[in-house]
Amino acid sequence: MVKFLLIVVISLVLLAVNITVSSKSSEEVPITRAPHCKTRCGDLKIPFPFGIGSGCSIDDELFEIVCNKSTTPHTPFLRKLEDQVLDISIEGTFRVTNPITSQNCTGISRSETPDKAINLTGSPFVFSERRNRFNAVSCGLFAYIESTINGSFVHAGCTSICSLDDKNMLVSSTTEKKNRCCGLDCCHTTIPSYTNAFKINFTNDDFTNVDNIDMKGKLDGCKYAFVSDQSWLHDNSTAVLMPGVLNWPHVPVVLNWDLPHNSHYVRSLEKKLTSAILSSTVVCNITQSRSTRHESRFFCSCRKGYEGNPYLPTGCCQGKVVS
Ligand SMILES: *[C@@H]1O[C@H](CO)[C@@H](O)[C@H](O)[C@H]1NC(C)=O
Ligand SMILES: *[C@@H]1O[C@H](CO)[C@@H](O)[C@H](O)[C@H]1NC(C)=O
Ligand SMILES: *[C@@H]1O[C@H](CO)[C@@H](O)[C@H](O)[C@H]1NC(C)=O
Ligand SMILES: *[C@@H]1O[C@H](CO)[C@@H](O)[C@H](O)[C@H]1NC(C)=O
Ligand SMILES: *[C@@H]1O[C@H](CO)[C@@H](O)[C@H](O)[C@H]1NC(C)=O
Ligand SMILES: *[C@@H]1O[C@H](CO)[C@@H](O)[C@H](O)[C@H]1NC(C)=O
Ligand SMILES: CC(=O)N[C@H]1CO[C@H](CO)[C@@H](O)[C@@H]1O
Repeated sequence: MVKFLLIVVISLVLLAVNITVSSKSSEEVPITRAPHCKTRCGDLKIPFPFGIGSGCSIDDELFEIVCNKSTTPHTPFLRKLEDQVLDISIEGTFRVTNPITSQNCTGISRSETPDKAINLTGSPFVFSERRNRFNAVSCGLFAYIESTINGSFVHAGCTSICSLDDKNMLVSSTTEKKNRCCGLDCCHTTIPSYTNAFKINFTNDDFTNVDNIDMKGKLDGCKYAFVSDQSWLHDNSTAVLMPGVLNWPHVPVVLNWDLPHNSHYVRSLEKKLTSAILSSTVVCNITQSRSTRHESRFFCSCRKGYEGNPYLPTGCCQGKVVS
């Protein structure tokens, strides 16, 4: 910790020296959103370092939002992920839409073939371990998520037993009320940290007698699983009931966004933010990256008593919020 702070202090001094040495350089122009850049797409405010269109974010390759104007209201997509953005928090998270995996489900409005899964490999984004849960509606099976973490795989999952009171329907409303997705026809668990991408699958668990006739229908029947924002699911707990999410195109998932400290764009951000760092309104820090084990993360926040967007040169204000 002390080391990190020391590094911050030292690099601030170096940056300050740098600035005095090369104060005429055009690189020292404070980074900000260009005046022509739009700040809103449909109902959603897009805070810098994200931005709508080319040249409006901190890095077009990673943070550019495309605003689709053929829908009402207009819908924001992250260009890199080609995925719809639901909201963005300046505190380092954002929510996007995430597909549901299902097997052997009939009479539902969406297709069984899942939409393109989100793959965050190579980006400074990661599925939030703290705010998401893996939810599975099945029974007598082990439902699991196979996470890709820096090229290797980690499995996590859960098993639910089959309820006996309703042979054909998983999580009937009565059992749901009794167990709330805690192991009877439905289960949930946390996801591995540093998850960049994942696949969902079901496999036999070792304890279920698959020859049990009463159970056969349920084992072969409709089963589904998804990773979603835990607090959203808490507010929409009926979503997990059948058909619930099965008829929805997607569910919201929380991603962490980081500004990796060792990347060219943060070095330039850091440089350009120097005046803000040194100002009395913003404080910046370096800490362990949330997207990979091996990198550090640069982030800023408004000082106590100020609110707004610390990534804009005059973003932190008293009382008034600028984003
Ligand atoms: C915009 O949204 C429409 C309707 O959902 C879709 O058909 C179209 O492909 C989208 N365009 C882009 C550029 O994503
Ligand atoms: C995600 O993308 C990476 C690199 O593009 C690829 O190697 C990996 O197989 C993908 N993972 C999944 C689960 O699709
Ligand atoms: C699920 O696991 C089975 C057996 O391990 C495998 O054959 C199948 O391809 C997997 N399905 C997916 C979608 O990964
Ligand atoms: C789907 O149902 C068929 C029988 O109806 C069964 O043979 C098959 O194993 C089931 N598949 C899954 C993935 O449950
Ligand atoms: C910087 O981050 C470290 C580790 O998270 C924390 O202990 C420290 O208080 C932070 N410093 C400031 C100035 O925010
Ligand atoms: C991936 O893992 C390798 C070996 O463990 C490590 O050297 C590399 O830095 C890691 N890359 C990232 C982006 O975490
Ligand atoms: C799709 C859906 O039902 N979403 C609801 C989830 O919960 C929030 C908060 O209660 C509602 O605003 C959404 O409409």
